[in-house]
Amino acid sequence: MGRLLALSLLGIALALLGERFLALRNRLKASREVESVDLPNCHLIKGIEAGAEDIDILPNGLAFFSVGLKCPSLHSFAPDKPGGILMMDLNEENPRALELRISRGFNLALFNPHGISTFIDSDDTVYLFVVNHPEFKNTVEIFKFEEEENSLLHLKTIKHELLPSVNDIIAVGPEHFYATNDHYFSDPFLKYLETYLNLHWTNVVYYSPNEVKVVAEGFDSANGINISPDKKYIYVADILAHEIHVLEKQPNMNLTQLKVLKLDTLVDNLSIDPSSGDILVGCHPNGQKLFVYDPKNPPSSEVLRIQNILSEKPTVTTVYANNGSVLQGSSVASVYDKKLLIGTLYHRALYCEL
Ligand SMILES: *[C@@H]1O[C@H](CO)[C@@H](O)[C@H](O)[C@H]1NC(C)=O
Ligand SMILES: *[C@@H]1O[C@H](CO)[C@@H](O)[C@H](O)[C@H]1NC(C)=O
Ligand SMILES: *[C@@H]1O[C@H](CO)[C@@H](O)[C@H](O)[C@H]1NC(C)=O
Ligand SMILES: [Ca+2]
Ligand SMILES: [Ca+2]
Repeated sequence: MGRLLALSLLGIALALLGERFLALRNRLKASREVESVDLPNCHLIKGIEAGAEDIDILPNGLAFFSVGLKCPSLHSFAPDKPGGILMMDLNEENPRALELRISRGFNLALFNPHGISTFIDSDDTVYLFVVNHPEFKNTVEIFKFEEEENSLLHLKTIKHELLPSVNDIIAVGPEHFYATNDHYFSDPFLKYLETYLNLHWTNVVYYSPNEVKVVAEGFDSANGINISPDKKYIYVADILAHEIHVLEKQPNMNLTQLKVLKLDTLVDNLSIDPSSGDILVGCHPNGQKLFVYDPKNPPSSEVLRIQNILSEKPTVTTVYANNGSVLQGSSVASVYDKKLLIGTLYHRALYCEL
């Protein structure tokens, strides 16, 4: 509770100064506009009208989407509908998104899915990990994917005091994952204050049935997380610091920081191009427009590709950018076999042939 008292005192002192407000505008990149970068062969995906916060694609081309995320601080186009998990087979000529059935015994009415990650076990069982915010609480749900039945069998709900505000996860075993906490607190007011004050208290936690520990900390707002194809490195997006951190995985699952890549945009989800190891980043060029929704001046979208992140000079390319006329608030981009999927926080999803 020492931190709580310190925070209250700090809050009172600093709220009197306007300096943090200007800093926050800068962290949100509130004045940035995008130059559009179009891709020739794109269409909006049918059935996704209210966000596809996360996308994960299996090596066989089956893509999972988490849809219908609701946060108290975010606009929603579907306030009354619970979230769900959609699947799309990218091997099909005209792939369509289908909703997966979820086994009984799981509280679907409160399903509020956020980040997702898949793990394929040595016996080929596919596990889907889903960050869930039932009634704005924080859990990680583990499902087994049953492909023949197009369904998800719920196996386990994980709650832990070190997982107070989970944003994204990367599964590294059947019940093992790294998770980012995008806030230190779970209380909405304290969350707001901690972000406003730029405390850098957010972290990455390793979870396993035997051990749960903080493995990296000091992020402004840790967000997307992913792993390199050789499983040696963990990438973490710090959304409000406009950075991607490269961390090296140790045998005891601790992470050591290797490098930080600075970008000019709010980096949300990270995905890996399995063919090249490139990182694809769903970005918010202007965070202010994202949090204060104005249909006449909607949030824009931006997808970056980062090549050779471990090298001295990684190459950063803008793959797609749009002022919101087509796609608003891109949060993730994923590729499979020259097909690109772009998901958004609360808008639609785009399918492009590269
Ligand atoms: C995208 O970001 C959301 C939350 O901001 C996260 O839950 C999800 O896992 C991310 N997607 C990927 C591919 O990492
Ligand atoms: C690494 O992990 C060990 C045990 O798992 C823990 O005791 C230690 O504090 C960690 N070190 C760092 C630097 O996080
Ligand atoms: C976005 O760009 C399109 C043309 O590319 C333009 O017609 C439209 O007015 C722009 N919208 C905003 C909100 O700037
Ligand atoms: Ca994810
Ligand atoms: Ca995210």
